[in-house]
Amino acid sequence: MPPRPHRRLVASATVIAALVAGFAPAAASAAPSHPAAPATTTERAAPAPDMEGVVGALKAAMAHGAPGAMARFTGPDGARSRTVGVRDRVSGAPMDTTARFRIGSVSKTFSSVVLLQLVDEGELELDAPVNRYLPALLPDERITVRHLLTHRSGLPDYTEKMFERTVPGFEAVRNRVFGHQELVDLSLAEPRTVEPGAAYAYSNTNFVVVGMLIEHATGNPVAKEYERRIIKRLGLRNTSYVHPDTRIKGVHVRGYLHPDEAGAPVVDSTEQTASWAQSAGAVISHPADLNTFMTALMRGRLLSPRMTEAMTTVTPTDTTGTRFYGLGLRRYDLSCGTQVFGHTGTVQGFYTYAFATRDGRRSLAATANTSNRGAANTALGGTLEAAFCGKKPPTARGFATPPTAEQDLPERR
Ligand code: REY
Repeated sequence: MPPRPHRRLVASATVIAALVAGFAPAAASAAPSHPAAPATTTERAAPAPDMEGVVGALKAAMAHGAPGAMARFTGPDGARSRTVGVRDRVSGAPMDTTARFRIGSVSKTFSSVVLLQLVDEGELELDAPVNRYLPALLPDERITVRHLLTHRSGLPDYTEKMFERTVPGFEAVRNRVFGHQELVDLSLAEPRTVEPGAAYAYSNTNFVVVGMLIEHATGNPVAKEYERRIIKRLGLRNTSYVHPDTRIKGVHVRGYLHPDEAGAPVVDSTEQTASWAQSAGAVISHPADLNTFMTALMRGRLLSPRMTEAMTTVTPTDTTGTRFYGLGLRRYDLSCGTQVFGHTGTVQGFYTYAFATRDGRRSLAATANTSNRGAANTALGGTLEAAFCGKKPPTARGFATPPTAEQDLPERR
């Protein structure tokens, strides 16, 4: 079966590449893998976050249909939070940085950390075939653990068909409880996208299989492993994996899903099992916990230097020269030359960005309570440029739009 062209790669990539071409990325914040290492030149000269710019990006997300949005930045001068709009359209409760929400695929970084700890412990090998651990699970003996973590397995993303029609697709699964095998079977019913290792093709299936590997290697449900290896270790009191419980406990943001039909009212999508996503996207968290998680990860508190290095070793995901993927971790190269590592997330009703600089000195968590509205996601991505690059000099105004988030639009992440 010939590989499908990957529909999430966008035509506008060339335009974006042209836009960024004017920027010579500064000596990268390529980075030390432990906290004791000295800051790079880029980091010593780190610009103050442009919090007005952050608010501008949050407001732009609202202008594109999000009822509310928020961001929390941490840096050498402490934490700064900004909120706009509401976290609940019915009660009118304002957006609140202590509120919890669904982080979608930022969960993939959690899963990756657990898996890489198991590699550190000698339970799994990155370059071993998945079928060594899960015999006959995959139809191709060449697919390795690393292929899953880098989205290079060629296993199709079952969510494409599942959510072809957004609201009916969501309603059909919002109360369902899937087994891992069921999700893998949905994927294997579709043609494979690429030869193992040949190219990047983002797929939730990869991280469902990562969850299966974690459960196989530990004998425990992924929930327990997230809990003991990350959540407890870092004291993340507002982070949980409650699958298949449909509720978000405590103070939380309500999520609003845009139907495909223009002008149709949004659907409150807060409660769902998120069983379709599981270890690919079902974690619940909040801004400060996401800041702590990404910072700790970059500072080497969760993984050995060897595994941190493996996780942050990236290949491009598109032709812009600004977007990369490591192991369950994205790298975005911003217009000022700063590199940030983290993940994006989309789950019905919620868009999330959680990123940190490679030395863990600065981090940003941003969320908007809507989805299926690419323009809102793109706008939310503007918080990264504002937070990490600071105020743009007047001459750079023409480039104030992040050369980034365009690709988040079709990519949905
Ligand atoms: C699934 C569709 C998004 C969301 C997805 N999320 O794969 C994973 C991720 C966990 O990478 C839905 N879009 C939306 C549609 C489009 O239904 N027809 O925007 O909420 O974060």
